[in-house]
Amino acid sequence: MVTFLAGGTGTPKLLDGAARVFDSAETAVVANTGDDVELGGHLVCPDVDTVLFAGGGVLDRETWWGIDGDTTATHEELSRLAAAAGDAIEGEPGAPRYLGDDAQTAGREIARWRRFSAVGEFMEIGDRDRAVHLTRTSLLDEGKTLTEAIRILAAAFDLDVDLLPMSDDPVSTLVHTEAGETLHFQEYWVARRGEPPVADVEFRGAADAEPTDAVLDALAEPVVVGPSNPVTSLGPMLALPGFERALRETPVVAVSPFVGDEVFSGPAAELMAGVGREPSTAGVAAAYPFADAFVLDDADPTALDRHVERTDTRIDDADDAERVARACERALDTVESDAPDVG
Ligand code: FO1
Ligand code: CA
Repeated sequence: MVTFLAGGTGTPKLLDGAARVFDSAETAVVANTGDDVELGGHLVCPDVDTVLFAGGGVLDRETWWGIDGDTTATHEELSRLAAAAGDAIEGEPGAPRYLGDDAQTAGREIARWRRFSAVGEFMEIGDRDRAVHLTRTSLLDEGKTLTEAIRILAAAFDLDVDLLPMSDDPVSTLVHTEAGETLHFQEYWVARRGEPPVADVEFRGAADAEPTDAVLDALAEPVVVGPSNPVTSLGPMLALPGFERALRETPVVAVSPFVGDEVFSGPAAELMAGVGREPSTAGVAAAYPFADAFVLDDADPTALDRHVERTDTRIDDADDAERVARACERALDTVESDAPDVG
């Protein structure tokens, strides 16, 4: 058995080749839910869905979110109608708006957005993608847990791996900007294009949330932390009570999303600097004290006090992913054979 921790695009790209190295039927994937957002009454779980759609062979691999070839008829009609509806309700239309502290109540409201704005839905939700959000939300309304709802969706997409949301409790990644605003991660990333300077990142709800039993079981197996964003993909998981403790007790290999102080893609550098971490492989190693080994790029000059496997860590296709997955396997083999026998 092996467990991958996934968020954003880093770990999903690695999973493309992991199936050639690790047995998919013996693989669990724990997905970040801090990015989740309720739009127009439906719960969108971007990091869960990227793994769901990739495993189901329908992911849009240009964007690494949404379904390949999806249409957007509903999204466009919602935007047209929202312009009219937005004018008729109070508040300032024109921008997406996180409901903020008034909405910090139980359940999914933690990630709830104003339903109407003159711009309509600020995230593009495809028609088939929306069917997933609608089904997931209906299952939650029927009393299913998020874990159960995702298990049902995973069966519908013929997933080979066991896809687990990190928690059944709501957690919202909020970005505090230097200008003093509090933005939901999706508002920061999609509506504001990751441009506002970041002062801090908060995982609201995490202290009161729990990793599920299925996640704790998965964390008893060797763990691969893929090259996902340490702050917004892994941060919400690590903020859950008991999550880091579980990682300290099992072999863990992490793939750095940096080559020295250069990041392959995404907002990892800005976000790490924002939370006071060095935006580099050394900063990632400091953020992952539980990791026993690291997979680093051949060109990464960083010296670490942990076991290191080297390879070309750029992942552009499944062959690249397989190469990096093999380095993860070698690292796990080494740290597992070094580990004291705890019976
Ligand atoms: N990212 C964008 O940059 N623009 C979008 O319109 C957008 C829509 C969207 C819809 C569903 C979904 O699951 C993801 C979507 N994303 C979009 C990606 C998402 O914002 C982030 O990349 C992830 O949350 C980071 O892991
Ligand atoms: Ca460990």
